[in-house]
Amino acid sequence: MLLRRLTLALAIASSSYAMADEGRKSLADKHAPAGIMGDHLHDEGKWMVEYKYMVMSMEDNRIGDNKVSDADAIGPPGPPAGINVNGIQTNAGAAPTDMTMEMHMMHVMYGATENVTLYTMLMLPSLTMDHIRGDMNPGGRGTSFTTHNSGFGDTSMGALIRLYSDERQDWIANLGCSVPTGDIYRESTIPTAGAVSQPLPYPMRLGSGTFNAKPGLTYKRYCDWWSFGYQFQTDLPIGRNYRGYSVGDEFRFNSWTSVLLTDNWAVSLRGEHLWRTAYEGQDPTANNMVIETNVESFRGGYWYNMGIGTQFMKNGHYFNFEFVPTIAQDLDGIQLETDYSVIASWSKAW
Ligand SMILES: [Cu+2]
Repeated sequence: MLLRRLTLALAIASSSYAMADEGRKSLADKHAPAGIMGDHLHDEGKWMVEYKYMVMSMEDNRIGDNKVSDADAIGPPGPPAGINVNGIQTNAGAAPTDMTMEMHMMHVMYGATENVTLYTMLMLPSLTMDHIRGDMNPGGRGTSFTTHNSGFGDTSMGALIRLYSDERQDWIANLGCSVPTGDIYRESTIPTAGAVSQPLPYPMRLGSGTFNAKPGLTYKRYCDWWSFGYQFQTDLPIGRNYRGYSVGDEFRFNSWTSVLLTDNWAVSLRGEHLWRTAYEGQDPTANNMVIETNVESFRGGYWYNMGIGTQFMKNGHYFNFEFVPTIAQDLDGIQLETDYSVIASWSKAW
């Protein structure tokens, strides 16, 4: 005990600067902005729980980077029904007009060793999509309907590995994966006004149906009153699911800067490049002709998102909030455009 105190006193006396730096990573910018995961580690034996909420708003369709009206999306009345995009006839049954994607996330982190933090995240998506009907539909052309789906999504888990750290920087590898706990097949009679039961199209499904590899790499650097970071993160489905398809590969490159207003309050600015590839394979029940959200090649594209955020600490509680408008997007085929997301989280570590 005496020896330990003596060593501690010596350490403080000999390197008060290093001690001060140790504290630098515990200020309001200790976590990256709310839209980022896997950016920090916890000390051995320490736990963190987090509840995160995200809502994404998508309204109006785009072909490539050109906006199209709802009327253009279902095409002129009469045969050939719907519209032809990239040689594919679609939206004869209906066209989506807007979508709200909500996600409730329960996140737990545990410092297994000084250099390895384990994590898991449960997802509860709640998806709502509005549509207008096209020609090939017993409900009547131009009428509208709404579909909804919610429940468990896929579950993420993995290990964050410290590659290198000093008082002012961290290199962290994310060896993550997701498990297909989200349902990918539900039917609804709403689109046909009760006439026929149809499976919900791809973006209304709760999971990918596959095991996904989610490797990533993060770099963070802390300066006196500000910090910055970079992250490359992927989401890569392995093989095909039981419906015979796989969702697209996803690649995200983020960079962000946080500025400390006080030790407990920071503001952040983030830029995100997001690439998604087309789906592979095909669910045999997904009919291209009926609606664009059934078309496997109309799922990919490029998005540039900007995150304006703030981070706040009080009595050991950590709050993280971000408003994320989509600044630019180039979509494969015809798809709903993304307008903005809002992400908010509460976490506590002990
Ligand atoms: Cu954490």
